Amino acid sequence: TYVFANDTLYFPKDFLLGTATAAYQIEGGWNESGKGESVWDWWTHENPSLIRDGSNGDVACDSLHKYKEDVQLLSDLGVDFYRFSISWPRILPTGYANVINQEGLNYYKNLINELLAKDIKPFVTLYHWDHPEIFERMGGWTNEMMVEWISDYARVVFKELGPKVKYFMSINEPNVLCGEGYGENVKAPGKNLGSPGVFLCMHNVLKAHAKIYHIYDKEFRKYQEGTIGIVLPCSGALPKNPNDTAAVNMHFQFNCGWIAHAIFSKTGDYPEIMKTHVADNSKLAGFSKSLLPELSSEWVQYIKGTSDFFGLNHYTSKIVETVPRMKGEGWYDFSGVKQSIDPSWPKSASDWLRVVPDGFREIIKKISKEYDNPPIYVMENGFSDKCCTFDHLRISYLYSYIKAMLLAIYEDGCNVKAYAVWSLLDNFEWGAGYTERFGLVNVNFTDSNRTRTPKWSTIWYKNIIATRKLTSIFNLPTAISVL
Ligand code: GBH
Repeated sequence: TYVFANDTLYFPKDFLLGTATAAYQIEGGWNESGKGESVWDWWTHENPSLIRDGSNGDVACDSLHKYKEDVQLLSDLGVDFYRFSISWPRILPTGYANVINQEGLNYYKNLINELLAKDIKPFVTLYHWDHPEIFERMGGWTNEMMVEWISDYARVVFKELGPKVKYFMSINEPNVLCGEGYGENVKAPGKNLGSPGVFLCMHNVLKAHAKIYHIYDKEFRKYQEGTIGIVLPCSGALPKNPNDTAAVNMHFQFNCGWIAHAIFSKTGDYPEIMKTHVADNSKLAGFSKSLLPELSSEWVQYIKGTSDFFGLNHYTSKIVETVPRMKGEGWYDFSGVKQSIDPSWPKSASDWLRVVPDGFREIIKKISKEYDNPPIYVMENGFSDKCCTFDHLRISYLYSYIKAMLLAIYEDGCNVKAYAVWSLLDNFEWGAGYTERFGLVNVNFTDSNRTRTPKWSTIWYKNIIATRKLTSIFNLPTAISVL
């Protein structure tokens, strides 16, 4: 019995609780420690007008210098793990593996040592979108050579950091990177290539992930005994018309299944429904071939099974309905699904983020059903606001989403093993600059010291972690007593 009085749920034994960040969003020191230029450095410097407040990640939270303070905050929270990402050009300033920058490497070694000293497991993302700018000038993810370049980088990371890291993630959110960075002009490198560019980018990213996995599996796993997986963003989908389960499935396959099917399904390859839909719609648009590139059977076999866990990033849901063929040319228009929201869903500071905890439970169930109950690591879940230390809306969001996750575990038998709040710190929120805040800890970006102040959600989450149970109310006396 996992429920006890007053609607309180316990976490399963061995469940891991943590928080997450990404290099470009927190580190700063963009040209320090011998670091090379990343595509995000270049893009924000070239296009300040594309960032809502004209800002960039040059200094961000200054975690390059303040990582000890960050680890102290994590230790105060009592987390089991900390998910962070490595800046590729900080370790390999030329991009290639010909020059290894010891100073950059030492930053991550020190961070990892500091975490381990406080009994916090490092969860390391190899790539959270900030590849060396030099490779972008050669086409970035539209160039299949990226598969080789990122593999060389991954090998350096495994060799240098792997002895002390048991959890690796290859690539964060391929479809956000490819959709917003290559299809549109919303994230670096802002290539604006439309759907053909997105399909091509995804094709190369998927191959890169598989190669990274095989390198770890063949060359390092035996000695390092860790796990490695990919992190996919799966938004929830609730049908507009209850009978329209086709729309829910189509949304899932286009959003999440695109990469997940190739890796986690028994048959591998892109989802069948996606292949036929994109082929039909490409033909209608006058193309002689489908815009979705083909994976050869060798690649299908090579990619299948290349993730030890399902890394899930989840924030929000959409209402979906099946519609006649869309006229639009965005990649999502190929799905024949129209997305909308329910205006009654509570808002956050981000246009795209509404509070829909039921959608979280549904997506966990869908992933579990589609891929035969894989271990799921929730690697990001969180809520944005504009400011303030008394962040009761964040607390109620986290409460309702964690509850939905625990019900998916207990009521639906899903195999969720870990959960990370996005984010430890307020940070550089990509195109939104510093205007939307996701942190458990407030960062003062006008203060050169980047002073950190825990918000109320820190106190709340600390209490959850310490007691291993989810209490339905923000119990002030309890919270204060554990502070
Ligand atoms: C995560 O992606 C990132 O991994 C993380 O770095 C980031 O800080 C965090 O989210 C918060 O944003 O409805 O067309 O406006 C989340 C992925 C972000 C993808 C918002 C879609 C806008 C879509 N989503 N984005 S739209």
